[in-house]
Amino acid sequence: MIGDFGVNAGYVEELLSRYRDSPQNVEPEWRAFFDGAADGRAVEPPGHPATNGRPPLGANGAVPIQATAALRAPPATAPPIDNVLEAALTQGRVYQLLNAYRVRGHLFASVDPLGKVPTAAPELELTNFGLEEADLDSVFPAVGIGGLGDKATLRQIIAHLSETYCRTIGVEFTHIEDPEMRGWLQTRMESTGNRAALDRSETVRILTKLTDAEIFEQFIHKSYVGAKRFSLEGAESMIPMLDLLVESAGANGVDEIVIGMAHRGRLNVLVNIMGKDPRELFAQFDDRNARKFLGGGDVKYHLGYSSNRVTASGRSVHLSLAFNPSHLEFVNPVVEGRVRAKQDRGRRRSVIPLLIHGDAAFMGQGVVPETLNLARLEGYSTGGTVHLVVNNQVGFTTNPSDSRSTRYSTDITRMLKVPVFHVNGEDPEAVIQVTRLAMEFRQRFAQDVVIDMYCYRRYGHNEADEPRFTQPLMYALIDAKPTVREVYVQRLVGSRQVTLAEAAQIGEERRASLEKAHSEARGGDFLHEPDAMGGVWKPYIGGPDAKVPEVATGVPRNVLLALMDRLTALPPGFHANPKAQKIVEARRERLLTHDTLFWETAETLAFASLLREGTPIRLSGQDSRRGTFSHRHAVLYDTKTGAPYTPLEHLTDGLPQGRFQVWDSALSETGVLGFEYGYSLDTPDALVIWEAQFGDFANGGQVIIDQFIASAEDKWRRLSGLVLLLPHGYEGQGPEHSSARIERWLQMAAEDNIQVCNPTTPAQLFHLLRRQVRRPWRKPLAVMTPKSLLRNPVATSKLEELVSGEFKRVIADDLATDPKGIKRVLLTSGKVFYDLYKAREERARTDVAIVRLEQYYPLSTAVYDVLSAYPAGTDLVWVQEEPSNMGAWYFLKAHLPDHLNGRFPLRFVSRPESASPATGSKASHELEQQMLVDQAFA
Ligand SMILES: Cc1ncc(C[n+]2csc(CCOP(=O)(O)OP(=O)(O)O)c2C)c(N)n1
Repeated sequence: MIGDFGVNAGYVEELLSRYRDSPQNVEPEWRAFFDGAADGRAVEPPGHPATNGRPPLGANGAVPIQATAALRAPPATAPPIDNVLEAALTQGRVYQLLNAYRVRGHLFASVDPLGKVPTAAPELELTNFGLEEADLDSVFPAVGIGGLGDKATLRQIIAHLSETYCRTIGVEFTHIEDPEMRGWLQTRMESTGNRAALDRSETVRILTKLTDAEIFEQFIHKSYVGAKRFSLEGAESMIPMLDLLVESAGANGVDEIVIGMAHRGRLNVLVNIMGKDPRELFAQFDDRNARKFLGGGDVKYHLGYSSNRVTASGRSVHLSLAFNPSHLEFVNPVVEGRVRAKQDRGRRRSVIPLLIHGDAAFMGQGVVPETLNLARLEGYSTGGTVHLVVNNQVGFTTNPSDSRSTRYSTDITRMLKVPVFHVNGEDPEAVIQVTRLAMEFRQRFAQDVVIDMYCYRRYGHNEADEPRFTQPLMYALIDAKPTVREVYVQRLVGSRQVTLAEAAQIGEERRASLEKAHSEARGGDFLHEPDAMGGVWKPYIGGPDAKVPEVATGVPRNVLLALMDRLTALPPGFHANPKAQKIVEARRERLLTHDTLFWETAETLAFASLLREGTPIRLSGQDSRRGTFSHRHAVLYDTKTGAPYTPLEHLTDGLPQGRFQVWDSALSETGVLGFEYGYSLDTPDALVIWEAQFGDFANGGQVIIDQFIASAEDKWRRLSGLVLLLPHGYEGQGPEHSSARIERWLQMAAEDNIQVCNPTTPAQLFHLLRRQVRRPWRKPLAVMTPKSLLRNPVATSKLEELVSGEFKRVIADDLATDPKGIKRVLLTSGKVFYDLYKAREERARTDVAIVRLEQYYPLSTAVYDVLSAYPAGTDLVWVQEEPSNMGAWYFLKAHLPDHLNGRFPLRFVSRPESASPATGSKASHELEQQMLVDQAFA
């Protein structure tokens, strides 16, 4: 009981002193408690937490020591109160000390191989807890301290706690709220002193892997002097660690690990963990085929790889190392999305994301917390990520004190309240112990877990970099250090597990095999283009647009009508919000009685028809279920129970249909867009859509757009069919609610890498979405989507337009005039088309044709097919709402002439050049729009 005073023992002492002055000085509950103690009876202390049958929890949730013997078993003749209470208080102090080890022990653990982090533990000194040397040999109950039995001397207790919490592993776990998780970790660690039990074969394996790691780096260092490799030296324990992680994954029922990591040690991982042929790597270093990757490809330490490894448990584990850009940490959400896609096909726990971070980047980059925040969201969870921070205590040339405001680079993960193991990378056995704990924890509790491996960086940021300019003292320490392998060899020799000769032999074998691979690499062609087109990707293609025919994307009338019925049917007893129900019913009503389709109906029918054909759909974005503009209502909520109902999940009366997922996302662009991009990498058969709240905000995810979406095929031969819905249009809503930055998309457009479209009718959106799946061509698709047009009766379609036809890249004018009578062609795109159309009617200008460019990129012969109807020399005017330095003008000026065969002079009308996309004044907007239209007809 007294143990429960925990950190409040000082308060109890204060009360006791008041009680001694006069029992009336304290509250009745405390009086009863002290009276009871004086009589030798056990009385619950006031405010004792309800324990619900579990062992009572102390402060910070640690499992406390049980009641003292003195209080539990009243002696025949009660001793004087002072003795009893003194014993109880001493016990309380011991508990405080114990608790301090659990909570703060990590601060004093010797986790730093450079010895810069303090290891003395003044805070844990006896006197700070009111204890004395004389107490060291007193016996105290030790129930609750794993590994010590029922009783132990204070000396033994301290030795055990120090071994567990302050050796080369410092663990943060008492902040975890869930008592089961905390208790599990505590028992695991205290029962073993937080040491891995390893037999000789295991220690030899660790040594072998350390040797692999070291010899690999030294071999490249010698063979390719000055070449960048981002050496792992100083952090070699990562290799035995990952080796064990894969083994332990196999033993824990895991089928696949998807790894995201940056440059540091990546080549080492590729060869020593993923099993990449070193001959291929050497061929990449030799780089003797300049023609092979002209203008494309990527540096070797960004390339991905995948392989299968049969583990000792007999289970084969598939390993995928994700391709990644230089942009540190941005691969994180991409890996999470990939894992989720794989999990959606199988079991949640059978695929593990493993993210390997640098200490500076982990704390510095905002994408890290964005990704961590996805961890427990239903639509984004991956059942726990294993994080490894390769903490070499420097970022390029920057010291930790300049790169973070926190003690640990992992402190950002405290938001999730998950275990963080700080471990000394020079103690490979400690690294193995935390890896085992981390893997078991992830599999058991489906939560993230963090390993922060303190190590050092033997060279500069890369091997040509001089670190002694900026970290002279640190490198004086590093220069004097034996390698991690050498330290471990000494330890194993000392404990007679290997001889020096055996250790040297392991090194010789490794060196010889690298020599052999090196000479073979020079004699053959081992350079391969990255191959990403196996497995689920087999039926799909990338490359040039022109090679892949368009497909018919119409859907039979009766099918569409039947789907419409299903979409409006609600389950019996469902209390829909009357307004939402009206919106949904109005779709059907408009279609049946007026043959009119608004945008959201076309989108819903595109989804429904694809689902019916078996295509899975995943749509995620901010407020996507209802839709930013309250137009979609993909999920309806029962007004009495709050229960959701998603009509698109119930299209086929129990017959198979594609899975429909729609998620309201976290308020993030980078994290969520990266996640959906990752999801699309593993689901080429699905329609995967990320929706921006407004297109203006998509640039929050610009790194994902630039580094992955636009360039992955060029760099890594990785395709994606991700769709981005980007509300766009000049409607007087100010500079941040107008533009999805078409210009940026078009500047990135080359080699048919992406599709950029701005459909002007609901039917066009319908066909565009269906084409994205029905064509075997997989390319990211950026769609400028409507805002006010959602409710504009002019911008509607007829059912027949969904039944037949296909997406039109260019829409010809429907004017009855003979094309020969046309004096000017306005070429335009998006919402402004409707303004121009109206103006033409008002002005009765039958000499002006209006042609819509529905697909900006890839531009195709479709433009000329339409324009060629007009006489050569006709005035061709590109009209855009955006300022001239934005929108499509610069792109079209550069590329459209190639499609005009010299027939038409091209000029443009736009808003004037501007630093910001739009005005903040509604009135100015309207004036600008009027001037734009006037100019187009002038
Ligand atoms: C987003 C981003 N910003 C800056 C850089 C440039 N850069 C490359 S490595 C590096 C230091 C990384 O330090 P750390 O995360 O500790 O990893 P280490 O190189 O020490 O393993 C920097 C700043 C980058 N690659 N990505």
